[in-house]
Order: sequence, then structure tokens, then C-alpha cells
Amino acid sequence: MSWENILLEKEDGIAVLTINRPKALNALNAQTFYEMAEALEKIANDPEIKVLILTGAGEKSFVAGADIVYMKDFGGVEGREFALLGQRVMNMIEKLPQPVIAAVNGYALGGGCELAMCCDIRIAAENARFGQPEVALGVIPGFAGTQRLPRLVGKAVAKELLLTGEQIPAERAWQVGLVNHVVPASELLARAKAMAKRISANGQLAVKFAKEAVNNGLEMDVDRAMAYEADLFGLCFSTADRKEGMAAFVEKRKPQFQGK
Ligand code: DAK
Repeated sequence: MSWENILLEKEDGIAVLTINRPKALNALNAQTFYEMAEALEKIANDPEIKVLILTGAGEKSFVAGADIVYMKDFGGVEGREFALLGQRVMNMIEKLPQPVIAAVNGYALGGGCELAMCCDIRIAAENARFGQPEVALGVIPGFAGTQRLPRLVGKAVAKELLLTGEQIPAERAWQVGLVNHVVPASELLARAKAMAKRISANGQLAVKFAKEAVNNGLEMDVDRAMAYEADLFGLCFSTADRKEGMAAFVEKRKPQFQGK
């Protein structure tokens, strides 16, 4: 498949999806979202892909937000359609069977910050900057930023970012728990790939169930969430990977997982 606004590469079980509109600092328009949806569908159904890394083209920006030029003449109905499209793609990422690492290589503003937040893990380059500047444009985040941000950093910091619209540097994003690691820009992709490799050495189904347990469990009351965890824990015992993992431990060798 050939796309205009994204690139998809795959090597050793790790896929890298790059938003590729560097002249517009990788801003998100509808076409980019449609292409991402196609790529994500393909990735979700590719058993060879164990981890996805999401990044932006160029050295300056991960994603500088929804495309303001594209949105500027929207009416209410188009605005709603665009918000629903963006939310659909971001939900696809959050619910992707494989873990998703955002390699944040610069600006992650507005829709870009929202895109990073729907990934499972965020690694930021030292020059990355995060923010939800929508209020400065007279709107609020439309891709679930008002919901995912407080779930990651707590209400107080989320409200500060959402109400001031201010940008924060990578180091501050790390302090408030918005990103997992901050690394030199030149090492960003290698560090993301190293983490992806580490994840892909584990039992693929166990990794998938762990992601599901966190994502779904956090939206339940704790008793239901623990029952849900117990169900997924039990399900692991029906997998070949669980047998292999435990046999390998007993036999003092490295496991050979099949993702089954
Ligand atoms: N959209 C479109 N083009 C953008 C862009 C964006 N978000 N950000 C940058 N660009 C373009 C610039 O227009 C410029 O294009 P040319 O003039 O060269 O053609 C090029 O990228 C380089 O940008 P700058 O010249 O501005 O570069 P600087 O280094 O000076 O500044 C910057 C970098 C990231 C600080 C600055 O570009 C900037 O402030 N960009 C806008 C950041 C922003 O406000 N992002 C949030 C966008 S709002 C909704 C759904 C979703 C949303 C809202 C509503 N519904 C439909 C309900 C979400 C909204 C957002 O994400």
C-alpha cells in the first residue's frame, strides 16, 4: 500500500509508523487519519508485528496538532466529524493488540499530545515539547485530551496545561508522569527500538492481556477489575506460551514463544 502522509516500515517484528508531513510539522488532517486507520488495521492483523513505534518525520516535530489550516473554515458538523475521526484512530491505537511506543521527536501539541497519550509508553527526545494549546485557538481538545491527560498526570496538572495552553519541555513532562523516559534526540529511535525488542522477547499473548488488563481495568471498580485480571490470568494458562515460559524457566533456558 502506498500512502501520501505516512510511512510504515517493518523489521524484526517491530513496525515503525511515521507521520510524514514535515513541512506542516506533521499536523493531522483527515487524509492522514484515514491512512493511519488503514495502516493500523493492517498492523493489528499482522502476527509478525509484535510492537509498534509511532513517530514523526523530521527533527522538529512529532505532531504539531490537528491541521489548523485544514480546520479553519469548518462548521459545527464538520468539526464533529473530524473529532470523531481522530478519536476513532486514537482509540484504534489504544486498543491495538500490540503495544505502541510513541517516540516523541519534537513538538507534541494539541492533537499531537493527544496522539502520544493514546500510546502505551512515551519516550521523548530532549527537545520535545508538550502542550494542549487549543484554548488559544478558541476550542478545546477534540481527540480526548481532556480525558486522557488527567488520567495520566492527575487533575491539577492536567487543568493547568488545558487552561493555560502553555507548552512544557520534555524534562517537565517526565516529572509529571506524561513521558516514561527522556533521551538525547540522536538516540530516540534506537532507544524506542531497544524497548520494543525487550517487549517482543516476552510472551506475546501475555503482553496483550497485560495491556488489556490495565486499559480496561482502570475504567472499572477495583473488585470487578481484579476479577477481570483473574480471568485474563487464567486465560494465560490455556496458552502454549505459558507452558513454554514455565518449562524454559525450569530447564534453565531461554523461552521460544510462539504467540499462541
Ligand atoms: N496545523 C497546520 N500547520 C501547522 C501546524 C498546525 N497545527 N503547526 C505548524 N504548522 C505549519 C506552519 O503553518 C508552517 O507552515 P508554512 O507557513 O511554512 O507553510 C510550518 O508548519 C512551520 O511552522 P512554524 O513556521 O510556525 O514553525 P515555528 O518553529 O516558528 O513554530 C510551533 C513551531 C509548533 C510552535 C508553531 O508552528 C505552532 O504554534 N503551531 C501550532 C501548534 C498548535 O496550536 N497546535 C494545536 C493545534 S489545535 C477538534 C478536534 C481536534 C482539535 C480541536 C478541535 N474538533 C474538530 C472539535 C485539536 C486541535 C489541535 O490540535
